[in-house]
Amino acid sequence: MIGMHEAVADATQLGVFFGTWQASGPKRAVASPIDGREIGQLMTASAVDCERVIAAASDAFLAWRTVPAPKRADIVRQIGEALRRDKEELALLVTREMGKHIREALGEVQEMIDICDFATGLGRQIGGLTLPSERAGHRLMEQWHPLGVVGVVTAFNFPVAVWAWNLALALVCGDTVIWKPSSKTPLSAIFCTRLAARVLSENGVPPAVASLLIGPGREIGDRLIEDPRVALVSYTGSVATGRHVGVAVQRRFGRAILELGGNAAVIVSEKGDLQQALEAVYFGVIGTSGQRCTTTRRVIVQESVMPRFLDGLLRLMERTRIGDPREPDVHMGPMVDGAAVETMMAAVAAADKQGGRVLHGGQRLPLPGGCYVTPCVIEAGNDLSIVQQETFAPILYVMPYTDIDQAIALQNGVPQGLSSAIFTKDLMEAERFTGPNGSDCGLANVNAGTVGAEIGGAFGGEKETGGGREAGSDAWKAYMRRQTSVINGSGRIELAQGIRLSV
Ligand code: UN1
Repeated sequence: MIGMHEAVADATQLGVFFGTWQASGPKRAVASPIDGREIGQLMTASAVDCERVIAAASDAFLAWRTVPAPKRADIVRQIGEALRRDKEELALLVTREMGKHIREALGEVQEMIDICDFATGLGRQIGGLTLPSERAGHRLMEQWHPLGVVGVVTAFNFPVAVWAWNLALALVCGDTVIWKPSSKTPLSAIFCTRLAARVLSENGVPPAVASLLIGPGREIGDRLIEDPRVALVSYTGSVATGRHVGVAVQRRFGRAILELGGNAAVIVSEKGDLQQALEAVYFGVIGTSGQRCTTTRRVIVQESVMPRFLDGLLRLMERTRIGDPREPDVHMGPMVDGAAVETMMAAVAAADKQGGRVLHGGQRLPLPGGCYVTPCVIEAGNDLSIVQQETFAPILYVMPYTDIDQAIALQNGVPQGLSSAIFTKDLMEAERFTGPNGSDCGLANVNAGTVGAEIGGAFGGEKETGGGREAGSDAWKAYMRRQTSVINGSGRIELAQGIRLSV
């Protein structure tokens, strides 16, 4: 039997959907980083397609916004059910298309299911407050209304989950979505869009509620972010592109959720459990081949435990099995493409030149496809320019500290502010780390690593990470229009602030 995964991956696919599938831009091949083999052909979007998609999503919004939120939430529940059914197939496609280990791809699809469950409950909770009015017989209240079209621009590393975080919330909030996935992962996006379209049409909802637009960022993406019909742009990706997106959206006073680069550090205190710290740091480096925005890029180790920590870490690194990410015994699959490998090699060379000392790895492996590397551990000072920037690769910079204040200063001493962690059993240290003068990141964990955030919390970070929040908690508020109303049931006009006007 040919599964949906095969059907997606083997025929020429159309990269544009707004109720119908069509695409009039250039055609291109899609290759797998596992072995370099072609896994599909894709027709990309043209400027004309882009206009059609934005018009259809704007049109669909007019109807969708009037559907009661609990009914919209029920449709999101059904998308979650469909994902449960197709979990293995979608995970395999993600693995084939961008190379993360199948274990992690299954986790990514689970994240999609989780956010659908979360958003289903939100359908009956996205209410506002009723507040005391200063005027007798008046009611002061706020409502949350649907916002409009949401442009969701996602990266290759979480090719499906980040769309789901945005889609699930946007749909419950009454918005429509135009998804521009990474050009590196079009097939996974097509699979997901088909799945959502099936559920939407089964429920008689215009499928343009979940539209798709695959094409180059500088052409198709720019049209999307600059269009005033797109009320909110949710962008996940690099700091450089995020700066471009943020400015373009702000220029037209649109809204943006930016989830940009990270430079996560783990602080390992002598008062922590060393074995647990080792496991968390190890997975934080090699998971998704170092291509998560939460990837552990720095480890700040208390001097007294540095020799033991390094010994344990290098032992784990040496045992890393690198290869086909569909094999259960493999720890780390390929990087996404040859360019990612080049970037990693350039960073290792730069660290070496700037005074870092390579302790392990950082080499290419001669495997088919040319995207395999060994994870790299480098002893380096926090102030090296290469350490200050995010290299999307399995490179860990190791640095020592003496006291907790110094450790926190090092952790915060980078331009990014997404994820951070401390390993300690000392309550004072943990409180210091999570307090107002502690970690300056959006995520600050105690005795848990920097990767693998749960969807129940708000996800995102500060400084160059962009300040946006997605997924859980009250992140839904960014997807809605807040309206404050005064309802006067007093039978006479009374001005606020005690102003009296005799007419
Ligand atoms: C990302 O890398 O863009 O916390 C998202 C994590 C995942 C999401 C990462 N739940 O590592």
